Amino acid sequence: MKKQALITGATSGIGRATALRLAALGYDIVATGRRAERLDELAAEIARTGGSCRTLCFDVRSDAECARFLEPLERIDVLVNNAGLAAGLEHIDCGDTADWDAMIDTNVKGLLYVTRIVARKMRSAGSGHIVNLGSIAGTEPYENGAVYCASKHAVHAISQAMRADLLAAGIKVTEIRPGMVETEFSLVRFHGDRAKADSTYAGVTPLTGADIAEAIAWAVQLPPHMNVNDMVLMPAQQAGAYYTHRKK
Ligand code: NDP
Ligand code: 8X3
Repeated sequence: MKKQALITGATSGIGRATALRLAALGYDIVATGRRAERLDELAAEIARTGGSCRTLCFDVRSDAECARFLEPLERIDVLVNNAGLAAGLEHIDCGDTADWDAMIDTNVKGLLYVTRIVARKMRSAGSGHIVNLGSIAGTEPYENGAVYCASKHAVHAISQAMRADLLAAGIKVTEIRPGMVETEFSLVRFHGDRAKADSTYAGVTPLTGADIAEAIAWAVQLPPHMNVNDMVLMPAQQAGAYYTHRKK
């Protein structure tokens, strides 16, 4: 039987690239996101290469929607908890509470809702692998990023704790913690302001979604006795949240 991989937030960026990469490895894909057309395009692209992709269009912020769409799934071998966002980049006293809710509800609560359902299925199956998308922001808080950084600190803590919770059940937990990856991330962070989004990557060759997908593909292919707990990936021009070497 082919292995099944569930990827949240597969309509764009890292999630989309991971769906394509795992499909190429022979996984049957279950791809989620809120943009139905994007999901249809992804499924068609995977089908053209002879793969299989089921799509589930829902919002991970809703516990009820997570339950409605995910409970019926029979088996999930790999879960990639990728759906997430940064919204806004400003000092704490200028923050928008709607942005804060979106980040905490998606990056933290959504990840928890999805994991709870899928981990139960993996525990019943006696195996599984959960890959959480953290960030360098999960250990390096930076100016203007209090709530996004807090949400990724939460992902970092949750990943470590869930690794312990699921140890005896034979379920691996890997946290992938990228630095700068060019996706729709910055466009979303700056609420659609293309110029600001592009300036994030000025003078830098950033990572791509495919680069991160390659790391995830490696981690999920390791033999049963071996796990990657935590992987930090950055462009060669970045040394951390505070250090980026931009070429003129
Ligand atoms: P993108 O904006 O390109 O992709 C984000 C994905 O998350 C989309 O598919 C989006 O789908 C989905 N998503 C967002 N909100 C929801 C929601 N409420 N319900 C369901 N799906 C949702 O960004 P990236 O690919 O860069 O980001 C993926 C992950 O990687 C995030 O967790 C991000 O924090 C993390 N990350 C990104 C870095 C970067 O520099 N790009 C660096 C470090 C970590 P849709 O809108 O269709 O719902
Ligand atoms: C995304 C990377 O540096 O914008 O998590 O926080 S950063």
